[in-house]
Amino acid sequence: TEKNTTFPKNFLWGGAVAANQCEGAYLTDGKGLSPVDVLPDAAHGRWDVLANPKLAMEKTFDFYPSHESIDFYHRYKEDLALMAEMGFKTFRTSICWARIFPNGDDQAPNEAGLKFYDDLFDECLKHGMEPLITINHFDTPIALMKNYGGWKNRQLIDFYLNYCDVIFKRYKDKVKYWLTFNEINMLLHIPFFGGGIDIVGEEHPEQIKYQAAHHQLVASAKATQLAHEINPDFKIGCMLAAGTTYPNTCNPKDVWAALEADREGYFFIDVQARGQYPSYSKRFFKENNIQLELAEGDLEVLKNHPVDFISFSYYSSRLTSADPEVNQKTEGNVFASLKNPYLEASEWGWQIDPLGLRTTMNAIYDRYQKPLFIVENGLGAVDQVEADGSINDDYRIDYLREHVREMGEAIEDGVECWGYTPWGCIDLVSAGSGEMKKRYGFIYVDRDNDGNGTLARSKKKSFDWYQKVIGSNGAEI
Ligand code: P53
Repeated sequence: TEKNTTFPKNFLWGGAVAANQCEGAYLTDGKGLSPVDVLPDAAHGRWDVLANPKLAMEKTFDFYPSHESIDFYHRYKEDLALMAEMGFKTFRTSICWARIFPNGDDQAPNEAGLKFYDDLFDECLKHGMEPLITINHFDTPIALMKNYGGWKNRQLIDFYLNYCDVIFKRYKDKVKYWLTFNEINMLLHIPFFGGGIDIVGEEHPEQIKYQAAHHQLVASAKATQLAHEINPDFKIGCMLAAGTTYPNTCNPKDVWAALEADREGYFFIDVQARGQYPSYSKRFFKENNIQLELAEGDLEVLKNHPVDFISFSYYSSRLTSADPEVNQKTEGNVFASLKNPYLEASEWGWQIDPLGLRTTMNAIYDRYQKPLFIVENGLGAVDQVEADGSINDDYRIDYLREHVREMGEAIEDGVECWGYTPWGCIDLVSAGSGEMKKRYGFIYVDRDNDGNGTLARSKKKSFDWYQKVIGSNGAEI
């Protein structure tokens, strides 16, 4: 047995979900449409629509996995009770913007939406779980995309801040930890999710994306300012889709390519954590013919309102080469990565690298010296329900055990880390594929890729394992 007692006393063990992937009830109580609500499943062209959002407006599909999802909207009490049984100290979810402002630009917020999150957060607190809330998790209202062009339009900053003002005041005494944008660097890879933008047919898509990024970065800083005014105890975090990039060989060109690949994501966090555009961005913008339109005061706002902590998702490291012949993307990944011969991969081609988590934590902490929060990590896998109803997900336990071990090592290395919330603590709809089959949970949900199933919840073997981990504060893994 491991004697890993390195975790701080108040370490926030928990789990993570997002509104758009678990709530369902997609039009209930006055909700407006979210990006995910117009997306079919993988078998019916989800990736095509993600790449070309116009398809979603032109066409209706037979089945939208998000419309019912796992019906967390109506079942959250049962679900939170199970999470409390595992001993969760924190629960990460997001607020669906379109439940609060169905059109994004409405005069007044939707009271029914606000009431839902009041009840949800009360239920968390009742169980002693600290809510950790993502303000925008791939969830810019569709109406803001249709009527304003999404985040490429500067007006989105004001709509976002208005939304923040409402939720910060309303949940002032219930929520302390907030994340401004989920995986903010995803804007570059899946602009529809990240920014509610459509770049198809645009003459200069990079210009559009980085302008949208600037709007989000300003919105994030202004939200941080507002949050601290409303409640000085609020802790505001940024959120990066992380995973250190390795060079394919010791060829200096590969090493340089890896450094540049990591800068693509660090670019965002450099602004959010250090309060200014990194020095390397000047050359990057110049060489890519990107001209940011700044408004008066933007740089000052960025400077004066950096985040309090840095959160990130970590599923895998990445591998890159300077040689375009070699540098082919592996299947099933949003981020380009070569196959690393030292690593095994999940059924979806995501490579498994626990030590890479330690490397990533150290790299981010060295760079920013701000507290970290690991807000996503986990293994998407097919689970088999046995005749007696049990689910023996040893592969998931193995994955998580090794990552918890390396997180402990990083903490011993001196990294300050506030907590750990593995992704999809209850099975939910996959963001990338729209599948239910790609499961991450400690809690199983009876529902398949086509939406069949009773939605009944049951505990997997990993449920008991994680309960022990939390109960021993990471000593028994
Ligand atoms: P799914 C790609 C690469 C890294 C993180 O992803 C990603 C994605 C999007 O597919 O997203 C995060 O469900 C995201 C979650 C998402 C989770 O990773 O495709 O924050 O919304 O569900 C896992 O397996």
